[in-house]
Amino acid sequence: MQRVFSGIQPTGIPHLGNYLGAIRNWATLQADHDCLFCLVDMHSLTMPWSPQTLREQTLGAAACLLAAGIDPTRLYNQSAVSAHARLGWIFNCVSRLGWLNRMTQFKDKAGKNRENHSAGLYVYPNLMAADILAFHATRVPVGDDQLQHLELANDIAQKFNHDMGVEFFPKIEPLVPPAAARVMSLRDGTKKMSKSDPSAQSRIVLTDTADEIAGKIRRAKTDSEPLPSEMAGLAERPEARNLVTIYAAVSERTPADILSEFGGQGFGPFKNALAELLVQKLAPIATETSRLLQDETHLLSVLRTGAERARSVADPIVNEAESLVGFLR
Ligand code: AQP
Repeated sequence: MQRVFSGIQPTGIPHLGNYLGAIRNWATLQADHDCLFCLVDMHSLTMPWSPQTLREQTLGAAACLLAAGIDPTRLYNQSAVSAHARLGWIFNCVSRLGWLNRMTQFKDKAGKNRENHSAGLYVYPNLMAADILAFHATRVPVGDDQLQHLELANDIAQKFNHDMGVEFFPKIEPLVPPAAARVMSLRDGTKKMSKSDPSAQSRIVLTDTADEIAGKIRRAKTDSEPLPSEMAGLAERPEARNLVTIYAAVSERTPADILSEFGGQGFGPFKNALAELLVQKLAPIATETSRLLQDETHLLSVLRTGAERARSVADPIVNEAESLVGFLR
């Protein structure tokens, strides 16, 4: 059985992009893969954070994932499993500065003020490689925004194997969903939907109420033209394309099929139908999330059990990696 690893930062309530790009696929994959799903709290320190908020957001993200159908025995938080940090350090010493310099996510997140960002933000992709390879996972479900980091993880694994003279780490294959691999901001169709966008209107989160969802879709940026009947008509219209992609992904239809239904109409009826669809899909997750959040003891115990299982898989692998690099054990 193929081993699958994927993670999400507990930097806020997961949004529709996280759901369509990652979480929904996780829930499907667990039926026939050996899955580990991780709240990557160590990655959350790469941008400014507050300890209290991080604790709350880790519990909030855990509740959302369980509510979205993730098997409780496969969920844990990264910092509870030391294998991530141990292998992450080895990979800091295998990865090359030239490789990290090419990472577009660092450039996007650091922006112009790069000198002021943490060293953690810069070496984040090395830790991400360790997250996956500590489990010898070979399949990683991600949105297409993470493909560059997965290529880097393969480069690191290959260099480690070459330098140590063994075929120790396997090759990783990304599993990118065919639809909605990248959901864009509702305020700017050229920027990805993100938890850290200062505008709450830019994203739909998994705990939004029906009214909040409807309001955000109603206010979503569009243009003044009616929807086209053919896909080619969306080429220069990022906001319209984003809403059509979302509709298609949520309803599990093709964007062409959606345009054959709504082409020629204005955004009013289309937005109403989209809001209704989103409410129907997301409301059960929001209700279950708030139920789970009432029992913190239970959530903590789920994460503890998941961490024990994760340790039992990763510790022998990372012990061996440490022996290979020459650490006395
Ligand atoms: N907009 C998106 N569309 C499709 N997939 C997405 N993912 C994230 N945003 C989109 C996928 O969700 C998984 C978890 O991502 P993450 O939260 O760990 O990190 P991120 O990619 O940095 O997401 P955010 O929302 O932009 O977080 P912040 O703002 O905290 O940095 C990944 O598989 C990702 O591909």
